[in-house]
Amino acid sequence: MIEPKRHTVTAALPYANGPLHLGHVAGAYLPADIYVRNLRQRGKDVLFVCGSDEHGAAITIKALKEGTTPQAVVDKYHAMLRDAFVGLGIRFDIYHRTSSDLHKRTSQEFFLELQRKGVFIEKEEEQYFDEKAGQFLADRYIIGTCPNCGNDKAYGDQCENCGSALSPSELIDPKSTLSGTTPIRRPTKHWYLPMDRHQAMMEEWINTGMRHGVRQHDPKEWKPQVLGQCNSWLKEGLRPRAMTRDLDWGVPVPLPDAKGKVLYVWLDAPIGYISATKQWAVDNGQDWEPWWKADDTRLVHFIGKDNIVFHCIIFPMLLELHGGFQLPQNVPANEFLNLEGRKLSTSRNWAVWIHEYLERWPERQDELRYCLTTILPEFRDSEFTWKDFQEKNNNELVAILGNFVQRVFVLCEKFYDRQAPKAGTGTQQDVSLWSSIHAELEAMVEHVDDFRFREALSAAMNVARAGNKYLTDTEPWKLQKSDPDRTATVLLNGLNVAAVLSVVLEPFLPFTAAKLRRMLGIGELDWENAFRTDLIGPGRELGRPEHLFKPITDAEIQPEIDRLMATMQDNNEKPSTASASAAVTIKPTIEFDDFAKLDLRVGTIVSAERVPKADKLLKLLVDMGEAAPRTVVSGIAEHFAPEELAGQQVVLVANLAPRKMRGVESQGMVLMAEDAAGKLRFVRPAEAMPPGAGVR
Ligand code: B3M
Ligand code: ZN
Repeated sequence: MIEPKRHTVTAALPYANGPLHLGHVAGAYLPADIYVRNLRQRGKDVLFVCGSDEHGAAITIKALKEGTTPQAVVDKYHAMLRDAFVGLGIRFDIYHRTSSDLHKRTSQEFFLELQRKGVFIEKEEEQYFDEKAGQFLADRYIIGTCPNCGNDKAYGDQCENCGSALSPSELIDPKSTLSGTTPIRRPTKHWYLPMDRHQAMMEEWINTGMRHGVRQHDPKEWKPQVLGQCNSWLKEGLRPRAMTRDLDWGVPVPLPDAKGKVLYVWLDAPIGYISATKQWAVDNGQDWEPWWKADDTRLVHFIGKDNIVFHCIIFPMLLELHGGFQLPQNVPANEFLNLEGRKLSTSRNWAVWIHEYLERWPERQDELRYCLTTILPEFRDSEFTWKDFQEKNNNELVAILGNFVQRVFVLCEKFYDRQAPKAGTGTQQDVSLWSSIHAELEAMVEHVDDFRFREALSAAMNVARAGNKYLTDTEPWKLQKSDPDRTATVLLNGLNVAAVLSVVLEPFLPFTAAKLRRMLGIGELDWENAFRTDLIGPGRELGRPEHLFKPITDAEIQPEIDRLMATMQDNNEKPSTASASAAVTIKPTIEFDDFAKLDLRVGTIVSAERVPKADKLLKLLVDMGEAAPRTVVSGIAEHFAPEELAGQQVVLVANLAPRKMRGVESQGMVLMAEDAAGKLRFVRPAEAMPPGAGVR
């Protein structure tokens, strides 16, 4: 693979049809921002682009709902989104919009080039039409039941529950979202991308990383769930997909015989990354092309899992067929973030909106960034709760990071009148302090490169932990009387650890890092400096000891919980967990011998599929370290999509008498945890174990 000279990093263009919420931030923007900030520290040439996705039915439907025009909708939400990003410290080089002229031109030229190359098939076909509304129904204008997972609110282009790409004709029991009526079929002409013809090329590129005979990426570096999703589409077989729509909002198809037609939003939106780059280049007197075309450019798309097919299959295919462009080298898609036990939902107002958060918690941007980073849904869905937010703030930010910095600064004020002291000779203790810190720095960079930001943050926090341990071991507050020389050495080291923290925390907690730099009287430093042990020299004037973080009280957090409770009442939903789980009844006591009869084993799910004609059942193949995987039928189909299960570890009752369900023999039972609301979660070892490992 070619050593990259520049990094083009994109974060999914949010639809300008609503404000930004926690799920968006944890899905794409925060990990992307951490990644970019750390790359920049390491001296890499990075361009970080984003912008509002202002076309598509998502916008026009919102305009209908708000009784206004699509333009008014995108103007309003574009500004809100842009400000929310700025407020949270998500720092793009450009935040563009797809309703701009430059974007219109760019995407039309792109389309025309594909047309010139004969990429499209022009086809007249019957499509759903809403007679009442007088409009063709594509994408979000039509909903129905997903043929893959049974979700009854799947859109005409995609099921947001299982992530599969759909076309309206695949929906079971389709309904117009405009009038609620069942649509009729009418012929209309469109430009189709015959994806089936390019299946082999995509398969090779994704799974071997080879493109035009050169290794472009290493598939082992892609997240398993991203590869898994790609391969499940490839396995189903790619199908032709219309790249145009009958709509009056969007980029007009630039052909004479295409009146009233616009580009499919998923054709124009990713091109939005390119037009954003062009606008940045214009604004900064730069050349846009190397950022997309040079073979020493590394292109990385940060997205949520519902966008995988578009970024891993459709857009790369279009780039390839257009020619001249690089393909993404990685698409580190995240899973979903849940909120207090439920799926985030805009329509049910089950969300924490960033603009509201910033109003209610001014000056607490980093506290949210921190908590979200510790729970990023990197490999599986995760959950935000306000209690967890409070605990992470109090037990980690205040107690570990804030406490360390505070102790060092308070002692330097007390002993040296806010001047860095002069150090004596170091000891073995100092050597091991620094070597453990350097090991964390190396680990952090590795985790960032692997898109494991939770672990990267934990490595960064270990620097503060090492600093705390050093203070606890050396006790400079007691030492001053008996050994002022050693005390000075310890506190100068303490100041230098704080300086290193101002570097390592910058990607995660940029506001705090800036505050720390002010206290230390230093400027922004690059990554190499984090390895220095003498950033703060004797005699340097220090700022006043300031608290980096304040504890969050129950009284502060309660209104947030109340707000969600009220939302739940508005939605006529019952509160779950906390109150209900207090009232569990325990089954009658059993003897140890009864328990010992159970043979519980760790297993790894190899594959999962639906059991035909059974809504609740999934058939799992589970590797138990035996000669062949076991077949297990489990009643979890309403809780998990089959494609998210491969690779997950479970605990199995391995000696349960086999039982036939719907004609399939089940050779074991998977243990599940269930809350009062009936939500199911797998019970599994906290760390991966070899299949067949016993559970006691
Ligand atoms: N606007 C979908 C979304 O917001 C879409 C992403 C476009 S990325 C080119 O999830
Ligand atoms: Zn589905």
